[in-house]
Amino acid sequence: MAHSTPIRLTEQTIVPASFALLKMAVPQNLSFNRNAWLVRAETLKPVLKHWRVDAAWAVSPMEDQNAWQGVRLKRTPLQPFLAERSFRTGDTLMVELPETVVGRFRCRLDYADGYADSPARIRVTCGEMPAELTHIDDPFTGILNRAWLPAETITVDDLPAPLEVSRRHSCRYIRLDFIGVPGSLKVRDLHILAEGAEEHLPPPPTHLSPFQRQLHDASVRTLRNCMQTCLEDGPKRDRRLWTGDLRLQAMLNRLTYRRFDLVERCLYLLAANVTANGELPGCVFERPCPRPGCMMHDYALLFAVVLEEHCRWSGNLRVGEDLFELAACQFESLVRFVKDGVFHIPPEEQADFFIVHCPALDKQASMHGLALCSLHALIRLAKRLNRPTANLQKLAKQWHDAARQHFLNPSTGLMESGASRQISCASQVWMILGGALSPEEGLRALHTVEQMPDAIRPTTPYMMHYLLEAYALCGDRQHITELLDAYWGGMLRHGADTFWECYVPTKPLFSPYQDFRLNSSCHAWSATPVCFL
Ligand code: RAM
Repeated sequence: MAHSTPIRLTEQTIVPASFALLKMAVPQNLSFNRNAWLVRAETLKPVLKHWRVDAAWAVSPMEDQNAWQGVRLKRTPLQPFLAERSFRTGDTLMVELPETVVGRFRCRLDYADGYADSPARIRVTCGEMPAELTHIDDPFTGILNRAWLPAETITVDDLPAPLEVSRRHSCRYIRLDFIGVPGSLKVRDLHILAEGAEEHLPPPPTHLSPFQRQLHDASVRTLRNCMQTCLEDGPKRDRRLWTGDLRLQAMLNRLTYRRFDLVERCLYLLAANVTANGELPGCVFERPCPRPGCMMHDYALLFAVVLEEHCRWSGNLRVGEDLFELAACQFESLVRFVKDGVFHIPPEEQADFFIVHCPALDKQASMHGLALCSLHALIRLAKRLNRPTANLQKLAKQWHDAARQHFLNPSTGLMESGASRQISCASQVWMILGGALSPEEGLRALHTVEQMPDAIRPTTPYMMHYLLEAYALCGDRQHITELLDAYWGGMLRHGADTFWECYVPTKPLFSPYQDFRLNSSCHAWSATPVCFL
């Protein structure tokens, strides 16, 4: 086991808030020992595997309005293409790997005409999507740091010499721009030294159709690429552990890699980063040493879901014993948002509730449903650990009744959110998953919303996943098949071999970050089709 990360031994323990809301019987003098959790997380840190993936084709981009994001790539086998070419200042070389991988780019540079009197300066761009190769010099319009864009300029002295990009990238395509080279250069040995906790993709079950196999392979490749020293949301961006993504990764992991150690590490990493008031952050950074990211109240509640499912699926109750009070404490810290059994989101705190990337969405009903869903998970876990559940059940009943009273429109059968009584797919989905709508009512609500052109619909694979989960709970197999085909199949038909963070079929350049080049195209939260095959 690797122990490279320094462990901070400050602030030994945190004493959580009272458990008045949950009226839970908690051990006397309960305190959270963050250091013990951090040590546990570190002992579960995987040793990464490394393997070489050679570029397979030289590619040339062509504008094509029928291709995704307007770019089609023409492939030529890399050999003999490379052997016959040399590159001068101003030239460009683009190559494609056999699949999307995560790792470090390397190649060898040599002078072609027998004399090199100066260094070679090359810009290397590692792209997940073809359009990332062709739009590299567009003005930047994004709202995140532009340093996420995967371009590096490297200067190599004393040719012949290797060219090595030290930063890890997620890529399927590599573009080399020869900014300044001595005379003309030969380039060979283009490859990625790939890295991850798993190397090989698990084979698809034999009963799957060819289309389902494609869905399977793209799902497991996406997850494999996110399996690093923790379960990252996306190896391009944000490269960190988020509870919302973790929940979906754990679902898929159970059916494929079964790396329960990695899920457990993530649970302890989150736990070790609990804030002084007992709330879990929405995400955690691993480096330079584990530290909390931003708060995200819906993700804090989902911790109970991940924990309960992990204990059930792995059969390991120890982590449940360790972290049960912490999961319960999330409900206590959010009690400030509950009035008469109903969740309220103060406008000035909107940003701390994620639900989904969709500024137009009123999140109140979704949050209430999600809280119910998480509370049910906490109750299941309490039962498994032989802890009393009567008070938790009383609370769940109160929230359930309040949901129906406050949000349900009895004449339409729809859950309506906020002062504007907004109708969205997300509100129905979370109320179904929280049990506030029965499967029959839920099915009717989902079908009604489908027919309403103005209802707010999912814009990301993350919300699409929860829509599938709601359909599954309501027993609507047909809609699941249709959505897998139309939505995830859509990405495949556009050439994807991993699933994308954002996909709006009618808006190829859509980005919640206002520049499509910031989107991550190998993203954990979109990798769950396998769970519905
Ligand atoms: C985005 C990422 C990440 C997600 C957060 C909330 O930054 O896509 O995966 O969990 O949003």
